[in-house]
Amino acid sequence: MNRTVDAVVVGAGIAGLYALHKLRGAGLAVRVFETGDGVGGTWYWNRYPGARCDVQSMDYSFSFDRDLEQDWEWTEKYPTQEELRRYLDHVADRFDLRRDVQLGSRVTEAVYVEDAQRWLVRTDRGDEVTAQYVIMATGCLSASKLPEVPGLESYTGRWYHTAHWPEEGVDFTGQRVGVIGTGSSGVHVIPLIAQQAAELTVFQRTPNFVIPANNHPIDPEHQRSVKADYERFRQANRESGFGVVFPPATKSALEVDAKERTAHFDRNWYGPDNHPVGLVAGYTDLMTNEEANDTVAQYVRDRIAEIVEDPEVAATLQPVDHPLGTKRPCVGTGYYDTFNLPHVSLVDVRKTPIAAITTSGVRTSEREHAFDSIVFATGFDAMTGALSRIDIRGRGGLALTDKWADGPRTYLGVAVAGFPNLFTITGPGSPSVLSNMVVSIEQHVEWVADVITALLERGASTFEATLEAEDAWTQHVADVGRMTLYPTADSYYMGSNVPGKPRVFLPYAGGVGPFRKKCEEVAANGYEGFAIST
Ligand code: N01
Repeated sequence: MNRTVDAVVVGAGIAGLYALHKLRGAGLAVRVFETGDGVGGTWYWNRYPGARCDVQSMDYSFSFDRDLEQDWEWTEKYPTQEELRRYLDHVADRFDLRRDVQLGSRVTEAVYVEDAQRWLVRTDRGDEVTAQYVIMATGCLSASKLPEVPGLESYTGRWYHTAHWPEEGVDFTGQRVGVIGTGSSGVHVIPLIAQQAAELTVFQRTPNFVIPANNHPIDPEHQRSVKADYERFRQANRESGFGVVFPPATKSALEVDAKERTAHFDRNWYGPDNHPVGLVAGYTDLMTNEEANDTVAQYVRDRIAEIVEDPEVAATLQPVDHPLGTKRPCVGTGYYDTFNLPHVSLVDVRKTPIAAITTSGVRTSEREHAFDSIVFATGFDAMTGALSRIDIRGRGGLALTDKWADGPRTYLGVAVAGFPNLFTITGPGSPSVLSNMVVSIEQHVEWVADVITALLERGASTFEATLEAEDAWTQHVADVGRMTLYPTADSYYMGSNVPGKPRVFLPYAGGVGPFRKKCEEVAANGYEGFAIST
């Protein structure tokens, strides 16, 4: 297809669907390109058994349409992938979005043509589209990665990555299965594979803090009461730190006695409405002071020791090398109990590293494990991976990957100097993965739609972050990060799960509410920090 549109949106997940809706509403001709054969983004691809959101249903949903939020009935505390996919399919149909979404089409290139002041976008299907605006709705956790070990091409069994699960599902009944990775995806999939497999071997590099989901059907009364005043609920999320509301902390964890602390942690471990953010948001200093953090970390280690019967296995599962929350805590169901099953074993790859994938399985420094299937729950090249896999070139042919060789540089996580009229929804330097993504996506998309409306009203042709604003914001993001414990851990927040990736704290830790305020101030001050030309 060769054509001219006002805006190209890359990705048809939560961000892309909403960007299409908003920009269409602003009168723009929009084309969305999506690699998948369906809409939904994260919730289209991550259909492995047990996939579930770790933000509660009533929070993790669009707020832009009163009727939508009233009509949709959530069924559980945490929505399953299947329910979220149905929801996003419903949104696509309800707002007639599909006619502007081209599925099965990966954007490979976006080049800014300076003379024309337009972007030229190409796909792997041979499409060439020019557009005044490009909206990268490519997701923070969408560029999946395999482990950096040789030999996968020689493996003769079946293998799967959690983020590209076969639509028809996989039956592991009677199989010997190896799972590599114990982040959120591994934590979800391991207990369910254990129910089918004859033998399950879990390869763990870094033990994670896994907080019980305590999932349950939504209390209809709770759903009714939230919906009765949904706007107030949404506004509180928008003004909060993480995009979900918890009672504000007033005390240091070190100020209260052990009994009081334990009672708080118990509520956030055993309680029906518990959540990992509730654990860390309970005291003022759990994310800024290592000694304070260790109170909650030790609490979780104690729970692991209670659940896991074999003390050696329990010790291997206990995280000791990073403060709780500095890698995203996982929400699990029956995760630790799974290691009590006789057919489940745990391999600590810090002690016995994986040397290779072989024709029949996985070889560690100690021995070979034969498998019928291997599941890679090895995560993503987070935040920048989906962008760097597209050849994006701004002014003077500068490649975004070159500009970001030492780490991403953005203004407000949404714009990059030298790349006019290109917007990165929940890009690096915005709260993104530290927040309820739907809240952050809505904020960014609405801000971008307001920008474009303002440009149309002014008859302006380009909108571009200044270098000074970008430098100052990038410095601010790093400074705020350094005030927290996040940089102390090796995590995808730091890019350190990808060999060779610069070790830079990627999201903005200043909080969803303060970030929104900053974006509003920038707009109210005539988009300070941006150059606008006609
Ligand atoms: O990915 P991860 P994920 N050898 O990067 C290990 C969201 N999400 O897909 O920690 C051995 O967290 C790696 O080890 P280490 C959510 O935001 C949400 O699980 O790097 N192991 C780690 O254990 C989440 O945080 C939901 O040492 C290797 C694992 O693979 C994010 O996505 C559900 C290895 C990767 O964990 C990412 O989660 C799922 C190697 N060579 C995901 N390479 C919900 O909302 C990597 N690992 C519920």
